[in-house]
Amino acid sequence: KTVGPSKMVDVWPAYESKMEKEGCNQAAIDAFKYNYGVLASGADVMLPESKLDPVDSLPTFEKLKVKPDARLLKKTLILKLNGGLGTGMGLEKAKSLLEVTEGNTFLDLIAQQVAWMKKEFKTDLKFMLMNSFATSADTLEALKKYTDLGTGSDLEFVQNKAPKVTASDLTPASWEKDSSHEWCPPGHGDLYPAMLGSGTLDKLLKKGYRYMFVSNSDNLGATMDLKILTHFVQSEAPFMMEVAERTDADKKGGHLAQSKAGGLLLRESAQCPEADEKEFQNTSKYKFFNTNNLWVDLRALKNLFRKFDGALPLPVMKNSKTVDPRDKASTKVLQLETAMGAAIQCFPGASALVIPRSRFAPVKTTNDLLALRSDAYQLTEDFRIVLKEERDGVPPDVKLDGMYKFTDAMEKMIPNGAPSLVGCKKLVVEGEVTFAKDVVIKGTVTIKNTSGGSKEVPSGTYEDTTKEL
Ligand code: UPG
Repeated sequence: KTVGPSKMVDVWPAYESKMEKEGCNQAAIDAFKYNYGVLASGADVMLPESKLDPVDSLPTFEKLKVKPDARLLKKTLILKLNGGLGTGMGLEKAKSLLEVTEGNTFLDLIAQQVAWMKKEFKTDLKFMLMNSFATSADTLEALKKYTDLGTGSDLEFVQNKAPKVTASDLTPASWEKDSSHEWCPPGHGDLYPAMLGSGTLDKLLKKGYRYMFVSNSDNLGATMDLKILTHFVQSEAPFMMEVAERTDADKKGGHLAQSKAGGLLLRESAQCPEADEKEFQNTSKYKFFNTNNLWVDLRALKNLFRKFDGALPLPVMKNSKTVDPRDKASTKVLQLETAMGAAIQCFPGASALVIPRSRFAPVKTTNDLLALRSDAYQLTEDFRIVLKEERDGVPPDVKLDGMYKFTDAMEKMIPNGAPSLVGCKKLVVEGEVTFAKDVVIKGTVTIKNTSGGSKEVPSGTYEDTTKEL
């Protein structure tokens, strides 16, 4: 059901005054106005197969012929997206506060990566976080001990809030019991308006910063690479996406495609119509996966805002929820979101680069976390978490029972630490189990407990087998 273009005029003022009252800045209001306008117009926001072509080949990291230029570091900002909560993994705080390995959280490892890079490159590096209203306080507290990292507005800017939209009539959602539920983070595409509206973009440009390397805080493979930075600068592209070759473990997230209308684009899983789901998952057709490691020319970004009168036309994604996420009977709402990588279609001349898997180790689910905790990955001296060499760039495909969706349940499953997965192609766990010490999984293994109560997986090696407990 849509409001229709003429109604935009009637309903918009209510959103505008709500956002002004909340203290939202002009860039935030402009961005939401664009998103809401798309929704109200009734436009189809999906990206069906008929609009896309696959991308067959791209330049690769291995073949880059550039001489790394360390002087560029002084003009470059390293930014981590840190606005997301770990709700999907049962955490009511920033996901980056989760323990990853050896007592270190994502944030601990990121702080140590930055310290290491400064030492390695023998130069100061500009590092910042994009937090959200839900992650800022906890994150700054956790990073206090890393005094070299910076503080306050030197270390972070906080992303915007967007009003939730009542699904039935597209008016602003209201929830008197707790008005904080009327607002949501507008997705990581909010990076651009948040940088503009907080004054961060202008401040950085004024101080002489020109380039930005941005990545997800849940990707501990994404550190500054001087060869890629130099390539990006020399290519004069305004925007570049690092993509990885897709594997069967890469079901979520987004893939790169060629628009039939011309130019590269990103298709997120939320933008794929159900009928095309199979093609979306076809990793030999859509071979390249967005790692969300992006390079942005800040001057080009500023010019793009000028060109589009203050709001980038990023594709809008509709997320259906209830206004109180924990009360499924509360009002049905739409949350409008955009994705940072989708800006690839807004910058004329934007490019993509295929990078080695070592720059991509995301944690979206407890499946990823179990693999990361196992011996399939190793912590490098520069505090990155990378797949071991013998994995040949392919992560183990872990599928835990739905009961292990939350990290506390997963922790109980591995009281002795993760099983060995370095030789594992696929591990499926069905039912309630605990792993004994020294369990080694090789090839494709299914562990099944069909009876009630927890059963132990005894020590030993399991290879290409189904083990019923
Ligand atoms: N985040 C924010 N603000 C938001 C939403 C998310 O800062 O409003 C952060 C979040 O903390 C995380 C990062 O953005 O660090 C990524 O968010 P997440 O929801 O985990 O990622 P997805 O949106 O599922 O996927 C992104 C890209 C997708 C890519 C994938 C790679 O959109 O194209 O394949 O990252 O991991």
